Amino acid sequence: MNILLVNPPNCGRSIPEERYGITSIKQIFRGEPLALEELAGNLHGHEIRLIDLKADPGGLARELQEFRPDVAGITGVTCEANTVLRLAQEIRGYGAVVVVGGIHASNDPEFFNREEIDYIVTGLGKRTFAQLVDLLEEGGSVLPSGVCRTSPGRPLDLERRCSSPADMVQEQSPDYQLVSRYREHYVLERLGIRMGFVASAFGCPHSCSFCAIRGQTGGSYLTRSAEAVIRDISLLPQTPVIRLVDANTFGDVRRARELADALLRSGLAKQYLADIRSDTVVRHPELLRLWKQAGLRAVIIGFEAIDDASLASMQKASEARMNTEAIAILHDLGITIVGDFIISPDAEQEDFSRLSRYFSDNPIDLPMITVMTPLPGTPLYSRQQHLITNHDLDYYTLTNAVIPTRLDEERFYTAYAELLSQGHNHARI
Ligand code: B12
Ligand code: SF4
Repeated sequence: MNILLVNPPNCGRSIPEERYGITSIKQIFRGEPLALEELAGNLHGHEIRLIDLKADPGGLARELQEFRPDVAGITGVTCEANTVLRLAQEIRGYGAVVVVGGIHASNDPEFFNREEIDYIVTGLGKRTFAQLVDLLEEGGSVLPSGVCRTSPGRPLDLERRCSSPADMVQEQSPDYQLVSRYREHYVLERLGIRMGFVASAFGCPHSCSFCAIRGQTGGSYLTRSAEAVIRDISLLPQTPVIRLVDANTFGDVRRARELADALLRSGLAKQYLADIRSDTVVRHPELLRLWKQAGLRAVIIGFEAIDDASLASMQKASEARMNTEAIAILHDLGITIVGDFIISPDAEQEDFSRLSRYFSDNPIDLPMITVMTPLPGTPLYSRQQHLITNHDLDYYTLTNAVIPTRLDEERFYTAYAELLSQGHNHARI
């Protein structure tokens, strides 16, 4: 069969830009569509193409005319969900069976219960997508668990499940060749250095109330073997920087230590970017020292807030003191810190000022600030659903307030833009 895998274009709308002409908040991100490369790595005996509309926004019609896919698989995050529907409609016009998966499909599958979509896949899809493709080719009526046929007008008949180690299909590497024509596009912003993506773990052992990651695995935390991780890194020889795209690379400390040892032994002279929690840094500074030796260049840490009450309200299971201690430890080790902070739509001017002072007092190399967003499928969404005034998912980029701001809205976005600009003044990665 001809199978086309589709990565949506950069999308999402910006309230500060549209209403107040503030253009500095909306961001463009770059990186390879590893989810689709993973799916492709487990498809055998088919003709497969991958179109990355983030790198080639106008390329879909040409690809559809040339390739005439029998099946199309589309991925997407929440702010891409409306775009996924538009893409599905266009692809359907060519007669392909349309399958949608990814983080939004996993967290809010009913959203995709529409005419233009045939199947929805939730959770890790590497194994189930291959099973679905087999079923479409050979016939049969029993869908794999985690896959459902759409039924517009009626609730989906979907069995919710936790992904298991078998769903990672570790023995098959991602098909990185499928994006070779886009490789130049996948660079580390600011430095222009090529960056490749490798997965070493899925899900997270924690359950912060705002976080969408639970949908990725249905709640389990799954780690890949060091051999599989090193094999995948070796498939990216021209790529000096590897982003481990895990939600939490260090969720199992023993395994993280084994992986660092294996990276050291491998002789791969790469630099790594990885996600870690601040409490892990504070409890295991020796682990970070080891990872620094193995090539850890930068960590991405969800600090989220600078006071205990806010952290508790997010079920972050951490303390503000851990954040400052982690910053000091990482700074001493010479590991670059990309720090995520969340600003609530409820914020007052003093909250912006306090965060500004925090950035002046603590050496965070690149602060990333998002607006607290009740993403469908999260506990925060259940709690704040009644407060939401903007239901258009195009705005769910984490840089818009979808519930009313306490401050005058223009003042809120002006303070937000000022804070971002302060944080990015001396940014490095
Ligand atoms: C790499 C990454 C990116 C890359 C994406 C590369 C690409 N696709 O082009 C870049 C840098 C471009 C990016 C951008 C953004 N991202 Co991002 N990103 C990630 C990250 C770190 C890893 C994703 C990944 O590659 N995982 C590895 C793959 C193998 O796993 P996977 O994606 O889950 O795929 C598996 C299953 O989901 C499923 N599956 C996935 N797609 C499909 C499709 C089909 C057909 C099937 C059958 C199955 C299937 O099978 C896959 C294999 O098992 C995640 C966090 C995380 N750890 O997952 C955030 C994450 C996905 N991003 C997120 C967000 C919010 C964004 C942005 C809005 C920016 C921002 N503010 O952070 C933008 C959106 C882009 C835009 N403006 O249009 C959120 C999404 C939350 C949500 N519900 O929307 C996440 C979860 C992080 C977070 N903060 O919580 N991102
Ligand atoms: S620790 Fe990070 S990845 Fe894990 S649930 Fe919390 S925010 Fe999500």
